[in-house]
Amino acid sequence: EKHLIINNKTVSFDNEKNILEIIRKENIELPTFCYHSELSAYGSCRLCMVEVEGRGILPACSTPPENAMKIRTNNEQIREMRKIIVELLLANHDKRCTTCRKSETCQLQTLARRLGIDTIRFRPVLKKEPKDLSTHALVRDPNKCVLCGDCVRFCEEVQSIGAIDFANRGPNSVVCPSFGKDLESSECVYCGQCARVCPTGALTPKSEVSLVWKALSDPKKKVIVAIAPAVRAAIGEAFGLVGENGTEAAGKIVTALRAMGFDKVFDISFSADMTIVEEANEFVERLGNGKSMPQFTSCCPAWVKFVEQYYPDMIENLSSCRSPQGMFGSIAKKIMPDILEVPKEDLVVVSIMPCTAKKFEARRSELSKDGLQDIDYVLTTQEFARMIEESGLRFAEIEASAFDMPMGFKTGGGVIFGNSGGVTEAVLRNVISKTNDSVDETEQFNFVRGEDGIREAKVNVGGKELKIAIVYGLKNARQIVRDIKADKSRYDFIEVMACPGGCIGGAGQPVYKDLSVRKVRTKVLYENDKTLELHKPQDNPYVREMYQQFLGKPGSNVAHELLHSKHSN
Ligand code: HC1
Ligand code: SF4
Repeated sequence: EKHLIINNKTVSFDNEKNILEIIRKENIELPTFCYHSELSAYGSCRLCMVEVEGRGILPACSTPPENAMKIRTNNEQIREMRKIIVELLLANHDKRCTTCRKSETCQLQTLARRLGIDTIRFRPVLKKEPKDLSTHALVRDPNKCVLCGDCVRFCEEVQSIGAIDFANRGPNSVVCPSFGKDLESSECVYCGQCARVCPTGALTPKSEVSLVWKALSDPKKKVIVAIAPAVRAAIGEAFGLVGENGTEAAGKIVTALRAMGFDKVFDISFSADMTIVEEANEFVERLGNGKSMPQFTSCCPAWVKFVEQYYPDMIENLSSCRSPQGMFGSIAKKIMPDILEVPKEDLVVVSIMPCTAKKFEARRSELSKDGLQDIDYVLTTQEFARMIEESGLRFAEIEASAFDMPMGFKTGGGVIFGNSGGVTEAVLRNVISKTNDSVDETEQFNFVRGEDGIREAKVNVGGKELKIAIVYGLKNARQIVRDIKADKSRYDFIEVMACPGGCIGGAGQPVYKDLSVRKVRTKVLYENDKTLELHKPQDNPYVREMYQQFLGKPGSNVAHELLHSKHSN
């Protein structure tokens, strides 16, 4: 067995690419800015320096392990080097930390504290670049950038977009969209993953918290809200509760939202059930007539923009269904003014999402009617956590309460949407579940679950074998699309989510440092499914009622008007 010695302790290793991973496995938090297990090693920040006996001081992230290597993770010289690096970064940094969105989760701040930095020995050289406020999803503040390149590598290596890159040299180096454009005019699809990996406040989700507080305090307005499936799987993390039970967390969320003054609290999982009913109906139709196959899911707005911008000839392959957020907005604007007795213009619809691209989606012209957006404001899970803090509510102590009806009722199918593979599983429960009820519905199609970024499955429906692909990460999606175009593969149904792990890994969620946290979120949603009474979206009694009352049949004209839309190029 291969081993090495870390701080006098013998440690075995297998296939780790570098000694940083082995050191971290030993629960030693080596500081880094530019190392992400999901990305290529870059080795620019030099913070992960360790002493390797006989070889001197080396960056752990780019040093492969060798048998019997002797490593020290700390000594006087290393400590001083780390301090100098962080002080140099701080000398160049806009240090208005108290008003920074990354405050508390900022790694620069954390390191300065950990290294005991109490003075900065270098003369400040402050950049004064304008902030990029061009998009509704993200804010770019170059004055907070530490040039680690994590955002650049994520955008290129995982999303295959390359919307941002390094420009200029030496002290004038910056990270920005090419040709000095703003983000809005770049190819950015607003997935926000660059902001998730950004260690400082240089890239952050754009907040709509103050707009929502303003609406809540306007006596003329009625304000309703709905939470996305993935939010319940992660909100607790913002308060130190990793892996909280999903039903419990959702119940606390409802209580917190009522305390803030929202007039009704609903669940996007309800409209996710509706999405499945429509999307599965569309799929069965396409299977019949063979048109625009394979069918692509359309609930991830970053993926939709990706198809529109790179594969305009495949726009018809996208399901015409609006996302659950889009369906919720149009149904809410249709039924809630009467229920709440307000004019349409005074009904404010807020959604809480794990996602930054949903902010962009809500502003797409197809999701507005008569000059009013169906969804007025989109808050991320992070923003919502701040509102809870601002309200002075102690999350751990909040008692659970129930969602409002009718749009608070969901089946497990609408909850697992938040996981990569969840949409597919819910569609399968709809398409082929008119079968044997004694089969455990929450396990029947779980072969579509998994952690890999590209998964394939075959399913028999009515004697026909269907081929399905489940994909996360847009680079993986690009691969699949290329294979289809080159006739290398044939599929019937393809689910794509831009973010690793699906929505639960969205950039609006509390930032996770460790992949294991993401896995816990996935589990929370699958467990949540098990505890709910119903699992097949078509069994949702309130969805059925809406079809009876005004939608007619899946795919009807009214359903098309309210629940579908055209994608554009
Ligand atoms: Fe998602 Fe969806 S699953 S896109 O990941 O289809 O954001 O959670 O709300 O709309 O339901 C996100 C999550 C979310 C939509 C649903
Ligand atoms: Fe790239 Fe996504 Fe960031 Fe846009 S939001 S720059 S697509 S990583």
